[in-house]
Amino acid sequence: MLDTLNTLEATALDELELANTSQAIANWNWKYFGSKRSKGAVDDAMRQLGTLPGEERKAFGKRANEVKQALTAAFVAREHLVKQADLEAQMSAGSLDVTLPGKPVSRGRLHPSSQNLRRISNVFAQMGFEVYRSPDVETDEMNFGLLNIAPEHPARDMWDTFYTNTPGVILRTHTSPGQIRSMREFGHGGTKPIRMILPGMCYRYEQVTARSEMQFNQVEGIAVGKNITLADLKGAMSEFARRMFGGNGKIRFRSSYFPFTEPSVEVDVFLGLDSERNKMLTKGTGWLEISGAGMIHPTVLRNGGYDPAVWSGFAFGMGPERVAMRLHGINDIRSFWSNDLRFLEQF
Ligand code: FA5
Repeated sequence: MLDTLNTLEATALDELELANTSQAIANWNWKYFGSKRSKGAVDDAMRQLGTLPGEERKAFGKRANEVKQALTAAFVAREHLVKQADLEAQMSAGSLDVTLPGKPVSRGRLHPSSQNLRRISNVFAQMGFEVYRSPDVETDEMNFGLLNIAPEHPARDMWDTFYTNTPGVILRTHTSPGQIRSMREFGHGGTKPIRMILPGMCYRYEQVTARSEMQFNQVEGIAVGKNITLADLKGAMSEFARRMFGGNGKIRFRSSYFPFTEPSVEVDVFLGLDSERNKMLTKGTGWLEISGAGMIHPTVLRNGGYDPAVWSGFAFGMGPERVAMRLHGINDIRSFWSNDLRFLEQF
């Protein structure tokens, strides 16, 4: 009878030796030790114990226990070995070659329009202008009324306006309401001079072309003091052009009209007519308008808290995207907001 146990042990150990995967090991365990629901080969062998006569039974029981212990120990050792091998196989399949060069990470950067605004702000900061921001959402009163543009004034046609659902609240059409805000906030009741620029977005419900967008930046400039004249305005704009465009930055002043300045001018920068692009952008004149400007109207000075008999000042409203077009040879203002990486990555 002991032969049965010996054979069982030898066969089981041989089969265990061949089990190389977790699944094969589990199958082996099931075959020899069974599961909750079924008996395994070892239990089957043990069951024979009851059929044996007394003297054989003792020896059989002892040997059967030895076989059971030997197989259990062999199973634990083999299971450990196979799990280890599985783990190593998994690790080498998913391994990393740390000597490979990494994938390049593209660096974020400021939008060209922001870069340009910073450059313009720097130029004016060097000329003693402080930088101030005023809100994009404005009252009709600030955007028009206090700038000497009454509700039915025909000059309102110069600014096609986006209105909001709240009566009297609009998206600013220009940065000029910042003139009133800066005079009131920093003029100390009309007793102190100010020199500020106000960069920010403006919104107009107008036709989009290569030189005009619905949404664009302006840089408002305002200088209030005693004895400020049109010559100071010309000097500031010329100095700006020299610093921004270098020696070849030719600008000109054209007389114009704005209700909030008197006299009023417009400032153009020279592009020339040597390409189809320049002919188109300058409407065949060779000059691209970059700014409106003028001497602050007495009514506006008064609305800002200053006595126009004592104080005077100039203001301008510049289009920084137009400045950047001249600086970098950009053909179309729509490139700024079209989110085309081929354009944006050049800056
Ligand atoms: C004004 O908006 C006046 N507030 C400027 C001003 C300020 C005059 C202070 C006097 C004193 P204008 O609409 O011309 O004016 O715009 C001024 C500049 O903003 C233009 O010269 C141009 O450079 C830029 N600009 C105007 N409209 C657009 C547009 N749709 N897209 C891009 N830039 C524009």
